Amino acid sequence: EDGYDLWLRHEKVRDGGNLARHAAAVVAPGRSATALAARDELMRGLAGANGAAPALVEKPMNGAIWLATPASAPDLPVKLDGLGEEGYAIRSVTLDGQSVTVIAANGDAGLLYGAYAYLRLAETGASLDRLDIRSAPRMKLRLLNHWDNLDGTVERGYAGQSIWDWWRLPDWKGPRYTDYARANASIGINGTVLNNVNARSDSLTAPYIAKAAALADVFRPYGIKVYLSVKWTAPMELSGLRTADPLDPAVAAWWKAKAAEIYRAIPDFGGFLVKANSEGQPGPQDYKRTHADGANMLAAAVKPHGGIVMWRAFVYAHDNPDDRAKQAYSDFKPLDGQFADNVLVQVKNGAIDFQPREPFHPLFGAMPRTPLMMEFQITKEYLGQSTHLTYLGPLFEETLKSDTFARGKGSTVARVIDGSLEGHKLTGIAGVANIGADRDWSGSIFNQADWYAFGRLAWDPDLSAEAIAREWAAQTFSTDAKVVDPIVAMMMGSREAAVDYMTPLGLSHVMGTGHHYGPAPWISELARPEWNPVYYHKADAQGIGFDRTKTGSNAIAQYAPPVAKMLADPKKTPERDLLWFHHVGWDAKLKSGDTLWNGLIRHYDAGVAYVAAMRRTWDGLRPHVDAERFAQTQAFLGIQHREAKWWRDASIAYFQTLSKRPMPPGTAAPEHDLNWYKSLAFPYAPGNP
Ligand code: BDP
Repeated sequence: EDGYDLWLRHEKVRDGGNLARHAAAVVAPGRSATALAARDELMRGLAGANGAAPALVEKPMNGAIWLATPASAPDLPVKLDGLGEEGYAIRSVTLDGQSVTVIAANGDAGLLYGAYAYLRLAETGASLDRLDIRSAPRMKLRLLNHWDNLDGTVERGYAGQSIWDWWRLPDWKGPRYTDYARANASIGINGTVLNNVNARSDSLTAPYIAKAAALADVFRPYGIKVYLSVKWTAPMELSGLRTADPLDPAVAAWWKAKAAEIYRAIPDFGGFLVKANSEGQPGPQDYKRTHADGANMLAAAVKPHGGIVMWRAFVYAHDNPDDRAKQAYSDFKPLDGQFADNVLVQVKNGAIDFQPREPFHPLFGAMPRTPLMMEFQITKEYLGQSTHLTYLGPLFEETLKSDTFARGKGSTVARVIDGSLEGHKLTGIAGVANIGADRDWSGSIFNQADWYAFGRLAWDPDLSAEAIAREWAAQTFSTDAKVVDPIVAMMMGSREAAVDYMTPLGLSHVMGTGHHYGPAPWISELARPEWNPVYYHKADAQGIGFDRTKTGSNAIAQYAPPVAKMLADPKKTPERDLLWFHHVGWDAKLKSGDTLWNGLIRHYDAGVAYVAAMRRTWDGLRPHVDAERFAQTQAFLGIQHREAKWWRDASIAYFQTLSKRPMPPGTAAPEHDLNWYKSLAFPYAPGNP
């Protein structure tokens, strides 16, 4: 057991015959590739979970599961209105005296999702006696963004090389592509952007379009569309155009022709993702045009084919002296209402960059006339990468539940992106994938949970991170409460622990240059101010933190008035975000009664202690977890423990040179002096562009 099967292990359930009673047979009349995939996944899952393959029968009978759409079964005993093409219903019914479980949907993709949902229920110990479930995705686009390069490396990838074997595509379509599609479909993901947002034009050449088309062919039966990241200057690089000005007719014509070429090879191609005028990438602003001009030009090219454009809002300029946290809002808010109707603006969860904790991005709620797409980072660039166990479910949940107050109380980020707040039909969410060619896909067994949680929340942003962890642990390890309970407990506090040992109380971006691995809060001499950790923490002899109130950058004014008002006052600001919004004196009092300095150290200590506790919990699970997965996790927790301590000690060693405050009683001084921490180097850190 090396983790390859992810949460689709389909171990035999110990449920007292619950499943055996209800899943002795399968009726699956559909003949489309997707209907067949639904049937095969159900059969495969049941064979494992039930310990014996069910019979495949022609007609519903006692103890059968019936996969049905209105097309295959006109007199379906289940109502499907409101479920769309992807939703499903699962119902226990009695037909001519026989108990049958119907998995029904309007479209075949719904059958596939329903089949996986049924397996999930069975494998997490739900009663299967009187099912009456209706479920439809809240978001239309549920996408992975791969930051995979054409040379096989993965930017911010910690699970080995890219799984896309561009070199041998399109001829060789290895079995892993199908397993990738199965895993994604099982959690409702319905699209994938194949290449890095830091794109190369090559991916738009004929050979690479053919390679993308081959992948699209593998994914199609699983309801997954492919998308491509594009480089803004592709018309210049590939065809010698003299400009990439979006208002130049030759440029627009080039993209129209390119889109038509792609759609000839991939008729259901999803569309384009664009990183423009961001971190050195070219874009429409190079021609004095706006992001909307650029997005709309591309949108017009894919529109006749039903495609969409996802335009990223991750921008900050080297010559802009304003607070980096304000820049995306300043650029994009004025463009609200100017985007074509097949454009989404893709916004990271927070205003800086995937930090262990960020307050929600102020653009959420601020662009009512534009569909905003959420971008989460599943790969843990800033959260311990492959070795630290830091379950991201709580981070995702925290952002989705944050209240923007854009239309009064209850205007959560989830309601902004699912379109319900402003009545948008085109909606979406993206996760930067943590997938690579490692056998375990994600660089560690526990990182698989982040991929899983992303998919589940993309389907239903109201699910709780804890319920998701429970499902994942039951399917990944065992349904035994002796296993699930401690694992879920470990997972649930793990992200907060990372916040504690890395960036407590609202600190951010104090990671080492480039690789972002480990602490380096002392860095101050990089060319651009906002590349330096000192820019973010602003520690000095008086205190620490970034003043984003009126006396500082006034970034808080980008939030709706009730939020801005709360954030204006350090006493009302949630303590977890305190230093994000305020520069606070070292001796200021925290809610605990501690001074800020002492409180910081208590947070660092709590983070380290949590990791020590996770190690003990995991050691206790040895009898219940298979050897290879046990050993990997045990070793990684050892790394995490050592590094949590490193984070704590290095941070304290540095901040103490400014605070000049003593260690609080009962706490240990850093193990080494500051120079020792400064001298550490990581020349071959993975994932570093
Ligand atoms: C940052 C990464 C960088 C990405 C960039 C982005 O460090 O590698 O290219 O985000 O999202 O988090 O474009």
